[in-house]
Amino acid sequence: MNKPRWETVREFEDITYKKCNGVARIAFNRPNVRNAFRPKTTSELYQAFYDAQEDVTIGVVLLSAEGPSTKDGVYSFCSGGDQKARGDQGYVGDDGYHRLNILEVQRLIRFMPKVVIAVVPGWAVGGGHSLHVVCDMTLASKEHAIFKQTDADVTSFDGGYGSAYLAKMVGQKKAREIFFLGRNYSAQEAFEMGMVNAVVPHQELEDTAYQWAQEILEKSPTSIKMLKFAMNLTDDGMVGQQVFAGEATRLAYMTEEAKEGRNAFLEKRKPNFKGIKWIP
Ligand code: S0N
Repeated sequence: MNKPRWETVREFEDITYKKCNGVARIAFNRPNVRNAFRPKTTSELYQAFYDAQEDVTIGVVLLSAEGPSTKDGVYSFCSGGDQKARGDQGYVGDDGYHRLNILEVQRLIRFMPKVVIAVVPGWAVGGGHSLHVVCDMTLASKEHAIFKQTDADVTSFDGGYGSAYLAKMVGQKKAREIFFLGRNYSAQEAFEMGMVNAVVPHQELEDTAYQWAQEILEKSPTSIKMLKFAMNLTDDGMVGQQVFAGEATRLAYMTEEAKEGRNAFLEKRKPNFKGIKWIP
């Protein structure tokens, strides 16, 4: 197996951000609080995901986590919203304002034209569970991954992808069990429910994720992008249609008729589409 030689792209406080051979690796880096996210974390996540989206050399993004905790050696993916950063009206940033910008991160993961793989080395809880749900695929540590929904324990609930999309993934009854009972599920149980793609020995987790990314990078980028958007479309309503159709428009720009339409406008004449075939 090809070992990645990660290079740091940019230093952040709450996350690490690296790239190697077409793959970006964005990782939570607050292991002592089980990688809970505060407004600073979500802002950094957004910046890193946006950079990965805009980088034309990147085709796959791994959302992973540093760890384990130096306090007790426990591994985490993410334990959701930082309850210490939660004021009486929501999650408070350094500037004193309340934000829930994790939802912007979710939308970027969902709509970016690249594959995002959640790499879950330990706890995936609350909003951390929601993030793995919104990623395109999930790989989980056989020994340490635990999936759990505490949203109903702390009155901080995800009524969007984290719950409704989860129900599409694992079925209504199971999704309701996950949220209404808030139990722990092992990687194997999550796999059997259909919310994890593979259960991987812990020591091989990161390299396996990189290997999966390399396999994806062998494929046609336009096909992968259109397939992701096609699979999103039916669940994303008009926005799903907008994202998919935007790519159709981009492809249409590359045709002769698009050039004629543009040139006619610029030359202040009527467009002449007469020579263009009405291909069935
Ligand atoms: C993860 C759990 C189950 C791990 O238990 P364990 O191993 O027994 O560890 P602990 O001793 O509990 O924790 C170790 C240290 O880490 C701190 N800590 C853990 N989680 C958090 C957290 N979320 N916020 C702040 N600190 C955390 C502990 O305090 C402890 O610190 P010390 O050593 O100093 O005592 C367990 O820790 C647990 O249950 N954690 C809380 C999980 C939780 O309830 N998360 C919030 C759930 N809700 C959301 O995330 C939704 C937030 C949100 O953004 C949202 C809202 C609306 C719409 C969408 C979303 C969305 O999800 O995107």
